[in-house]
Amino acid sequence: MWEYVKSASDHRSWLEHGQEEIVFWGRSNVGKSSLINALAKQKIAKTSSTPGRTRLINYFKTDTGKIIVDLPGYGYAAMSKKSQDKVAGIIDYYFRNDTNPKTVCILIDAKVGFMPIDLEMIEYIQELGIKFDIIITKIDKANQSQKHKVKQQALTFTNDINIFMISSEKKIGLQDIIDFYNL
Ligand SMILES: Nc1nc2c(ncn2[C@@H]2O[C@H](COP(=O)(O)OP(=O)(O)OP(=O)(O)O)[C@@H](O)[C@H]2O)c(=O)[nH]1
Ligand SMILES: [Mg+2]
Repeated sequence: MWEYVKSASDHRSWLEHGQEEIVFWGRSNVGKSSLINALAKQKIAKTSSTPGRTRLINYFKTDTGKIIVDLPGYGYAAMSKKSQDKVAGIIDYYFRNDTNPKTVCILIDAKVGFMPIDLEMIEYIQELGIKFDIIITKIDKANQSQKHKVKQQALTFTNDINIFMISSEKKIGLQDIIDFYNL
């Protein structure tokens, strides 16, 4: 059974475990928490149709003991500047200082595609030297050409990238993620 472990706002409450973390990150509302629930086959992460639901670093443990991290989304314009800066600060500090090895999965909405802020965050992750993969979400809402376009763009960042196409709602592509990361 997957389980919720804890939420952290600063380094004092980070989880220290020393093994690889799989971190889900992306624009607010892209479907990070929904993906965790779909993979877990139970509702352990808070989701909402209102963006900005996740405000803390949330840790989950999978069946195989792997650690999944659900981060607050970026690019939520309606959140106050002060809250946005606070959330960005929490994430930046975590990426720069947390010592657990990590792979960041950047989630991209299949229908919306890569927005300028996504490219900015990918550049930031690359600058920090953190390995990243791309998970294309909500493919149940996108047409063939949208799916093709977003996949092609994902292939342009680096050769060393894994791309997943998923729908948490229609339960598509979930097993690929479980198998690949051994969750
Ligand atoms: N159609 C469709 N809707 C989805 C899918 N996954 C998530 N959603 C919807 O997208 C909305 C946002 O989902 P969340 O999982 O809360 O998004 P999040 O990325 O965690 O958002 P923040 O916590 O605000 O950063 C919810 O209304 C979900 O029902 C999907 O695969 N298909
Ligand atoms: Mg969330």
